[in-house]
Amino acid sequence: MIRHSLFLVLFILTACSVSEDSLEPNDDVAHATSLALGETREAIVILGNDDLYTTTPSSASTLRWHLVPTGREREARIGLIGADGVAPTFPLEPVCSSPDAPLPRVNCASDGSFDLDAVVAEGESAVVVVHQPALCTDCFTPESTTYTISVNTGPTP
Ligand SMILES: [Ca+2]
Repeated sequence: MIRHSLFLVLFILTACSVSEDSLEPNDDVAHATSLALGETREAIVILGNDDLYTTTPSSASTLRWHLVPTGREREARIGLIGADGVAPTFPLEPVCSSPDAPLPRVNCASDGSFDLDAVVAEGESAVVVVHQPALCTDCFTPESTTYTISVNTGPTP
């Protein structure tokens, strides 16, 4: 009986952790959340429900988005939406560029965070996508992870 109660509590806790955050809907370019230079946002990404962020620098810039998945066991990925509005494909394992690869590139840190560097032209906006990969095939609830995302001026290419 105690064991069953424990499972019930765990199930409810797990189910409750998959609620959407206040930034939704932000699933396409038209509804991307604004992310200003120097700003950090905390959010939840859910399997099948990507989160998009748009940044418009005041001049042509190289920007660096920093993504930190903060969920206990979950992961998240970050990618740049192309000028055609199409999101990149995300394999299960993170795609990590070499540090001197041409931009845009994603550098994977040993702590599980990611830096996405990209050039943004004068007067243009850049849109990035945060994605939850399907890491488990037999979970009771959709996978999700909490994360923080920030953007700052990046390194000179
Ligand atoms: Ca979303």
